[in-house]
Amino acid sequence: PVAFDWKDPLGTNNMFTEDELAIAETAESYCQERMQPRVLEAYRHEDYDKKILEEMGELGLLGATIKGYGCAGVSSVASGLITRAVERVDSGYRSGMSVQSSLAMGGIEEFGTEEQKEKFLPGMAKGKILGCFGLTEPNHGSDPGSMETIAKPHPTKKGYYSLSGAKTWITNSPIADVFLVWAKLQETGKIRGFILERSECPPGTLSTPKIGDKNGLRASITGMIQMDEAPVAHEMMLPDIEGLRGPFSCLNSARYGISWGVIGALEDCIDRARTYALERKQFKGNPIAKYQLVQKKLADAATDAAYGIVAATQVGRLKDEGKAAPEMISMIKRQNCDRALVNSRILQEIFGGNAVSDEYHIGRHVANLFVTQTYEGQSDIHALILGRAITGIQAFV
Ligand code: TGC
Ligand code: FAD
Repeated sequence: PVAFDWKDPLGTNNMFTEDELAIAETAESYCQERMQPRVLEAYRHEDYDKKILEEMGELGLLGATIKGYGCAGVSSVASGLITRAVERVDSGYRSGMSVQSSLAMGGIEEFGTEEQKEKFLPGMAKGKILGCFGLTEPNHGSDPGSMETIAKPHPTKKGYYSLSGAKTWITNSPIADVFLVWAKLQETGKIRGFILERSECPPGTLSTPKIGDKNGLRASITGMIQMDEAPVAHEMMLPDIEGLRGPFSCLNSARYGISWGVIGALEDCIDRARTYALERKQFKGNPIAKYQLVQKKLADAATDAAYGIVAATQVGRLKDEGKAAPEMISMIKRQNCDRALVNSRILQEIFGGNAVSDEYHIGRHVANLFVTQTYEGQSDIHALILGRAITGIQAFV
């Protein structure tokens, strides 16, 4: 009989091309050798090392699906494998990468002018120019269509708009050089995308305070974008895209990436819980892995992780053929985040009291996975997106 591999229960490696497997191996080696040793200290001290983005840039991991502009141009499945490798270490490191790659670079690539692409993408691909994505506001998270940030003609600078308003919970904002900010254009009341540059903002027009003391995603840096007549040249508005289709199109790629990433985090939990269960002995010297209740926890988690990879691979293949509906992405984002969170919480029990020590890593994953279930559309919001597609009736309002 064929041997069962608990690390790849459904033999999914068979679904990937040789190139994709080679890319995954490069990413896994970098993540385990260079990122894993830093994560504990980074998480303890909420200290995001932005050199990580430069290192990823050197390996071609940023904006990896983009063709040209110094990007690798790999398949969506290969980019998913990269994301899974990064999040196996920490969801915060994946967050920094997702925002740079899918949200900031992805938005400029999909909707930018040729000049905007030439100006920003090569530096962003190398991790030399750092980007962020400002959609959420203090009063509008799940409902970004009600945003208050406004773009008006600049009162003194001809050929410029001024952006005023506040974005919050923005990954990378305190260290970002460029901000893809979504705001309502006063003339039309329609949402437009603006590429705001820190270097173009006079003192007092832009501030990006860090949000500290988080109880999850501590290895990633999060902050606000506070704009008070921040200047943006007319040519830095994304052309030809208005309304929520702009930000949501960027989110399709980021949500797709998360559906891979969270399975990497869950796989790390499975690996650590299995090792612990085999080593820890209770009652007459038996490893706790001998007990049926412990085995069921591992079996459930391994099943959900393997199903998650199959589903993400299928959607990735369809995405590259232009056949992935946004609702498919809602389905895998919601399901994989929910299952990763539920299973990681259950696997945490295997560690007993030691789960409380950060050196066992499991508590960090659990806290992070709560955030992944919340951002880029909280799971219940994705349930409503699916419910709308199934019934034809929207239930948001
Ligand atoms: P709705 O009427 O549904 O749609 C408005 C317009 O947008 C279009 N659209 C999409 N286009 C492309 N892809 C999608 N997935 C799309 N979803 C909608 C739609 O066709 C329509 O276009 P048009 O041309 O007809 O105007 O809008 P709504 O206001 O009713 O939206 C409801 C809802 C709940 C679906 C939506 O607001 C939503 O998804 N809310 C969740 C918000 C969210 O995901 N925020 C994420 C912020 S970014 C982030 O969290 C980054 S964290 C990253 C990290 O650190 O890793
Ligand atoms: P709310 O919208 O207030 O929702 C609270 C709860 O109410 C949720 O459970 C939600 O599902 C539920 N709810 C809301 N409306 C409905 C409804 N109609 N029916 C049923 N239930 C409903 N945003 C960015 O723009 N860029 C970023 O880079 C970014 N990074 C982030 C990083 C971190 C660490 C975090 C925590 C968030 C980040 N976000 C970012 C923001 C994130 O996208 C929002 O937190 C998320 O969209 C939810 O919005 P909210 O927090 O305002 O919650």
